[in-house]
Amino acid sequence: SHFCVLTGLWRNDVGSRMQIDRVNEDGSFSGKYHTAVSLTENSIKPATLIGSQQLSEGGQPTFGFTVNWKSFSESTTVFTGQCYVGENGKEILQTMWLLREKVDPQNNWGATRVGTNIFTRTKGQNV
Ligand code: B9F
Repeated sequence: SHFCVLTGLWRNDVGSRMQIDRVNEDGSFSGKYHTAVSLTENSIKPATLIGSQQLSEGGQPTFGFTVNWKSFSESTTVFTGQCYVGENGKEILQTMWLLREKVDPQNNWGATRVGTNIFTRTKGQNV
């Protein structure tokens, strides 16, 4: 089946772990994000994520979610992407993200980082 629901445990190409608890009837979902990388010495703690995925298409849906890094600072990351199901039946999440750092107005020009992440399902421990 090419149907993909985001519920479950995921790991990305930098080793971050994501746990999506359940996807509601309207496609909204929540979960936890445990980043494996940080640009500060602050101890890493799991952060809350809130998102929405398309459900009506019957497969390979697009989605988006927001991670609130309040355990680090007042910074925020948004991810958007699509779930693909490969020939082997394995799901892969192709995503791009924007990370907004809280800065004073004169530093607005450099406040947003951008990147990509690829997630695959893991059977590992919860986030
Ligand atoms: O490093 C970020 C951070 C926020 C405030 C101080 C440090 C938090 C972790 C972000 C993790 C990103 C990567 N992890 C991942 O799986 S989210 C996108 C990447 N994918 C430094 C100072 C202000 C902002 C960054 Fe900060």
